[in-house]
Amino acid sequence: MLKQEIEDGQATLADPAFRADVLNGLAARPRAIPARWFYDRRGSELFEEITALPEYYPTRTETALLRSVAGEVAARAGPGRAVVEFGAGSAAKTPILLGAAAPAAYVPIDISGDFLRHSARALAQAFPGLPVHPVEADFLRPVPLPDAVAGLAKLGFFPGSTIGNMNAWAAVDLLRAMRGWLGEGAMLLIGMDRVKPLDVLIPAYDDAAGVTAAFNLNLLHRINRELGGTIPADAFAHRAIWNADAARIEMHLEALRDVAFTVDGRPFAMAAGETIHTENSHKYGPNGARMLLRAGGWTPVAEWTDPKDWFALILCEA
Ligand code: AVI
Repeated sequence: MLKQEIEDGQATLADPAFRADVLNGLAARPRAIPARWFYDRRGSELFEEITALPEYYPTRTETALLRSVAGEVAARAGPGRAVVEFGAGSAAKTPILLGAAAPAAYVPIDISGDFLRHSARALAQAFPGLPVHPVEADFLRPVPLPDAVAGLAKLGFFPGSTIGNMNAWAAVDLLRAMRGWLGEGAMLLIGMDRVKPLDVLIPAYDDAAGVTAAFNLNLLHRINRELGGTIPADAFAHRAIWNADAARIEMHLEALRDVAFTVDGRPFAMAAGETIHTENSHKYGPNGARMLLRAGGWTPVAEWTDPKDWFALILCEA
């Protein structure tokens, strides 16, 4: 979620990084735009809808798993830590961890100030007496933690398999950065989605109600709104495919006919069948997950999965 959202119909200045990623991504071969740009206000709403879809198993599977293992996480981490969540906090998952962990403070980190303040207020009400220190920051850049938690050991919380939206090298960089921010004696509880049968994976990213398609296509609407684009969104279709070599779901926007359009005054043409690659969602086997975490400087000390082995929560030590 980004600050440069359209507020009540009034366009704010486009983020220069958005402009650069879109113009470079459309000029590149293969064409690709980073998934982080999905999350304007509409995109964030659509993502919330996705998490409640019958086909989208990750959110409800991870939530149920967390409910069943939160006590054990708390016992291993011990009380009195600062829980540092990467992302503004999920209404469903965060209270489960905070309720079990008896933390001394809670630090949610998110790029969207509005979303962050809203969820921080709700959690402060649900946990009266728990100091909540929201940090408005993009955790893909260095994140200074508040002085108020400087003396506390940290428990990082990175649910949702958001790590899966990064390529391995970016994931390792982020894990290493988290280790540095969280400091000596830190622990990390991370959610990682498992490799599983395609008849489960594909519908999760191409649901019958078309919500994921709308989420993907919203990127084109956002480009048109914020960058003065003329992309005919109705000439594109959502595609979700499994890339077996890379063990990931890929989302693409496929041109259904030859199209020509401009973005920020720059002309582009795409032939029917060409795609813009918009997201990777990596899935991990147990060994791949542990290897990634170790490469990121973390030692897995406990791991839990649901009965179908669809989703893993992994607790690590720095
Ligand atoms: C945020 N992220 C973990 C989601 C995922 O499953 O990769 C984003 C998403 N894309 C389509 N559906 C959900």
